[in-house]
Amino acid sequence: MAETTTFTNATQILEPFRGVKKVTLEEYFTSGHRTCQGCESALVMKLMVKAAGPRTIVLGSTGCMYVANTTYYTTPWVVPWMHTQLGSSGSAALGTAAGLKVLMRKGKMKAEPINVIAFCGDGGGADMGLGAISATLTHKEYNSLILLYDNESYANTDIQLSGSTPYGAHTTFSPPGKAVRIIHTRWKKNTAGMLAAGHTECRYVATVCPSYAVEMMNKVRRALTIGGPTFIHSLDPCPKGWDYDPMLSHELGELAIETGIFPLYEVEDGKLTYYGKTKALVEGRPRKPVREYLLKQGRFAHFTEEDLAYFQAKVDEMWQKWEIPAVIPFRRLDAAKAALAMT
Ligand SMILES: Cc1ncc(C[n+]2csc(CCOP(=O)(O)OP(=O)(O)O)c2C)c(N)n1
Ligand code: SF4
Ligand SMILES: [Mg+2]
Repeated sequence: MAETTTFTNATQILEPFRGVKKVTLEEYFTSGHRTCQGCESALVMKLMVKAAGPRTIVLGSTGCMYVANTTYYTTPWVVPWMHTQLGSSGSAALGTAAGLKVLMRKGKMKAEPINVIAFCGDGGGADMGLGAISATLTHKEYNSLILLYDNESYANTDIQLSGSTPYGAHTTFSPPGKAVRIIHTRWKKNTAGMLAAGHTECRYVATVCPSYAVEMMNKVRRALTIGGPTFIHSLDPCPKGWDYDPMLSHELGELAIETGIFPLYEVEDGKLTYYGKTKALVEGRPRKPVREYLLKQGRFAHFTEEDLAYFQAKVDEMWQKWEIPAVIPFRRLDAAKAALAMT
């Protein structure tokens, strides 16, 4: 018999962890997974659900974080977890949030705020499922968080390039050869910026990196507290796909931020805030050269000085020419004219 309760659309109020010593000890993503040594996406899962707490449902689209986390008869998930189709994290988030809402409204289950988080990889989220995520971000009456864990390839099926793969990277779809050195010539999608700019009623979009764990957890907590549909994009070093020693995972995450390749920011109710070392870059700290990041990874081992210079120039452009540095690429007409005059 269902409990009689009053239905509200309230969210859980998850205050930020004020420093690492204040982080709760309980784990909801534990042993039982088979991800690679040094897998930062597994760390993201652990931090994400630790931040969310026990009254949480996690949904995940196909990819490493599905396959390696649900080997037959084992699972690291302590909270309810469900697999969804590769391009369906948006639909799964929206459907689950709507289902909970209607069950609570009809008194068929206890009315309480339950976090709904749907994760997806870059293949599933930034490419295949982008339409479903976009639709979900327009449904402001349903509380759900979509977390895109970006290991910059379709990793689970052996490292095919995605729209999130960096320029020039060696993947199984873009092997460098003698005749053509750079097979992948497209620049990485600006997914978080695109979703923030295009969904003005979505109240919270943020970027994170597991090298900054407390900040990451606090952004998850903020997204879930604010409610409505929200979106977080995480950059996750992947030892297998990026081809580096697993001991470098943390350092590569830091270098992605310090070189300015991946900015850390949040957009809450239309207001942009830069975070951590990204904030320092905005305030004038010099960016580290991209070569310090790229040359630690086997996927860029074929890069020549010319390739490094091209990559650096593209990152410089993000910081020097974009209307909102490293976030929104538009240029005002007068700024565009001035930029043209300088070239
Ligand atoms: C519709 C569909 N096409 C292809 C596949 C095969 N497939 C399973 S996982 C995967 C890679 C997904 O890449 P991503 O979303 O980036 O997650 P990752 O594996 O990198 O964690 C692919 C192509 C599938 N499951 N469903
Ligand atoms: S291939 Fe990459 S994302 Fe997949 S389990 Fe290994 S390290 Fe993690
Ligand atoms: Mg991927």
